[in-house]
Amino acid sequence: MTAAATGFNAASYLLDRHLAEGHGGKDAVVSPRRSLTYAGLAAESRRVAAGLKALGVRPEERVLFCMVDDVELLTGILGAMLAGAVAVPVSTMVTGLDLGKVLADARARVLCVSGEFAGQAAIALGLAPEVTDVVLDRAKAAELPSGVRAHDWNDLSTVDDHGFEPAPTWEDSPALWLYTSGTTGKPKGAMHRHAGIRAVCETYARGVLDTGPNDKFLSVPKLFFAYGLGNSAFFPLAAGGTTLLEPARPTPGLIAARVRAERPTLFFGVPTFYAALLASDIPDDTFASVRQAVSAGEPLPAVLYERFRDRFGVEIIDGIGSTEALHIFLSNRPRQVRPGSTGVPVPGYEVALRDEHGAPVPDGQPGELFVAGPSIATGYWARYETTKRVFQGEWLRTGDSFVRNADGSYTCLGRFNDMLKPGGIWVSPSEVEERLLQHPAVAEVAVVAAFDADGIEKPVACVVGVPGRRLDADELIEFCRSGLASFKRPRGVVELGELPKTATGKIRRNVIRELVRD
Ligand code: 3SK
Repeated sequence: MTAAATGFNAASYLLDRHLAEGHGGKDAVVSPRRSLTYAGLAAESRRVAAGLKALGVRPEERVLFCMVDDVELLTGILGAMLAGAVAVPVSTMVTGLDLGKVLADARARVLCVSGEFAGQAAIALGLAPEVTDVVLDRAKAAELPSGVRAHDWNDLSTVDDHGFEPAPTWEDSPALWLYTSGTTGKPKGAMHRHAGIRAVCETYARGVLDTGPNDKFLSVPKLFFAYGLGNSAFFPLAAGGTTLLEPARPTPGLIAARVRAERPTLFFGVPTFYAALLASDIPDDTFASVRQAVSAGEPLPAVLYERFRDRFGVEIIDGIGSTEALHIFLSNRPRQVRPGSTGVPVPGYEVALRDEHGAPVPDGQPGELFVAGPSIATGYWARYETTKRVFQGEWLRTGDSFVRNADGSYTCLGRFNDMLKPGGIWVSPSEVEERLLQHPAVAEVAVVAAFDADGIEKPVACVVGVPGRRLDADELIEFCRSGLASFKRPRGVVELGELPKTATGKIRRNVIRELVRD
């Protein structure tokens, strides 16, 4: 039997071992509303799987989830996988029309929504005639158009599982589609295998974070984002640990209260959230229980790493992953952090830097990052040309520009097409942003290209100030001139109340570019 044909189900892998080893009574998931032990989570996930089958869901059909992070979303994703269906978690921040486009693209049969998204679901269904069944709070069913069958979540998760057996899936069976549009563009569904889920647990989680049953996981990024899905679902369950789910929109005060009450050992965030924590007045001992903090999504500036360590006494390891790679493939290592760098390849992954012709670039030269490893998606659903461009044999083309340092670590220079070229020399926006963040009046910054009256490209810094501090454009430009090669200094500074961001906290540079070009 080939590896591809070996029977394997990622949800069974995440749930069954703990029961077999006698740990069924341990807390698997804790949310402010309810908690489940491993035995409870396995039983409820099986009931959801049986319930989905009873709705007529067949193996490999898509079940789409637009739900807040809570026990129901977790059992929904696991239940869909147990049924052999494909779980498609989508951002809860999308409009009804965008949700409709994803539903239609995925040709989903079933849509599951948390009560507060019933209105968006109603709009979305107008674009997605193939959806036959919607699962939501019974009280919200009246908001749906006629013609779809509405089911109450409680009914689905409490039906008798009638001795349900997981569907016969294989390592290469599709388990999960994750929609990505990057910071621009039309959403595309990256298709992940059951075996890819096991791979991220064994490589990044075990190999870098050394996760174990005593770990409690708290992630600011939500379950609909590949980063949050690994942090809050796959890694805790694979390790036999406990996931702390937070349904509400994260703010520094809310997250600090949760950390103080539940004492996570692993904490996951994105640079903008670490900046918000540092700008807040939460107590300095808030993160005393955390043995390791993690950052991804965007490069973590060295100055944020240092301020967080100095104030809260916790080390953040920065890494980079992608929706297409499922999780982090390049990362710093605990207690071996090189601040401002993204570290070295995660065991099990290979990376390469290539120039615009595909040739390898030497150390010290910028190149586009390619990655190969066991969790790379099999392609984008129904996107032939884009799939060919991005998935090249073993290699995934990330679109990020990196440089390999003499010590073997890698530093991110930004998206390949975010690089600036004022006066004909390449400038990395990350490097200029890093310098500006060292200024005490700067809370957040994005450097983008604008054009002067002669059409010449020039870097412009869009800055969010620290509350109560005055921003002086000339002073900030001088500050860069003194700390960077002079040609890298911004030629203009624009003050913004906040930086536009994606649902996953990435800065929307295309929107900022439009702002400064107007
Ligand atoms: O953006 C990232 O760095 C990332 C990390 C883990 C999983 C997914 C993504 C997009």
